Order: sequence, then C-alpha cells, then structure tokens
Amino acid sequence: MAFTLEALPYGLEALEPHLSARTLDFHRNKHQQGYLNTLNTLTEGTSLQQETLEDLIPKAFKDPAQKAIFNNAAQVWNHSFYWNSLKPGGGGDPADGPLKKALLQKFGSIGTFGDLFKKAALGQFGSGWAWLVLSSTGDLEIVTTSNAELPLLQGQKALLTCDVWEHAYYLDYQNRRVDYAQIFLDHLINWSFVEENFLAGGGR
Ligand code: MN3
Repeated sequence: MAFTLEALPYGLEALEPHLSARTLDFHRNKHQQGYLNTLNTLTEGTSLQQETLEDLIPKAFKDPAQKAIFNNAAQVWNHSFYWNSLKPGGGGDPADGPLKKALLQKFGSIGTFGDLFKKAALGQFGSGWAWLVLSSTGDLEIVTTSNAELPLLQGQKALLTCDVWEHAYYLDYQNRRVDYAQIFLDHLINWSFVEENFLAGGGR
C-alpha cells in the first residue's frame, strides 16, 4: 500500500494573515505532495511500503543507496509534524501545566525560550528545520537540522518544529526569515500539540 497524507488539521486559509492560503496551498499541495509522490515512486512494489515512516526513516538514513528514499520519507514526516505544530490563534505562552513548568525551569522565561528558538531558526544556514526536542536524557533542547534531517536520527523526541526552508515563508515574507520566525512564536505555535508530545515522550 502506498504512503498517504493525513488531512491538514485546518483549512488553507486558517492561518491568515500570518501564513497565506497561497503559501499553504503551495507548501502542502506541491511541496509535501511532491515528496509523497516521489517516495511512492521510489518504493513502488517493495516491502518498504509496508513500513511506518518512523521505521523506514532511520533505516534509509543509514543506507547510502537509500538516500533519496530517506530524503522524501523524512520530508513527508517533517511536514506532517509541522502542520500539527501550527494552529490558528496559536503562539504566545503555553497554558499552565507540565510543559510550561519544564520550559520555565530550562529557559527561565517563555520570552527567553522564544529568543533562543528564533536565534536557532535564523542560524540554520540554508534549508532545514528548527526544533524543540526532548533529549535522550529527558532534557528540553532547541536544535536545528539540515535539509530533511530530523531529531529521531539523534534519539531525540520532537516536540515542535518550524520549517525554515525558504518555501515555507518566501511568498509572504520574501527573504525575511526573522519576521516569519517571530510570527511563528507570536501567533502560530500549537502548544497543546507540543505538550502532548512532551508527555508522550515521558517529559515531566
Ligand atoms: Mn517545507
């Protein structure tokens, strides 16, 4: 069975004015759909299509012959995780609870977390992703990855991601990644998704 995409958790216009329907349409229906189609072509007629992305991605990463499969599988997963990291009316402070407590413990304030996350997003040279993760020792960390790479490869549990490939923001913000990163923090983060991941990863 071929790989498929889950439905977007909101409509194409739902994140306006922060991310336009045009951006979401291209990003979802051209970029992510393109990765999915390529992944299905590359794995057609093989047992790889029986696997979950979470199983396939680390194995393909270790095999130089499966570089293209890795890239496309990881980009499908990363984008699905990104859609869930966003919501209309999101951003700002998380609700009181275990995640907020852990963020305050680690970073001192949500503002400091935001400054460091933005700095990481801006510091990722070229294409990639900024993440909040739970490390293998249960510590909150801000990390970045290049191109299609993702925290799973380092044994980290992804909690939140911001796509910093230019296609994520160019139509709305052109070269101004800094404006996009600020909007992400102020208006887009789906904190309840982040907290779900935190608790599922054993965070407390
Ligand atoms: Mn993207």
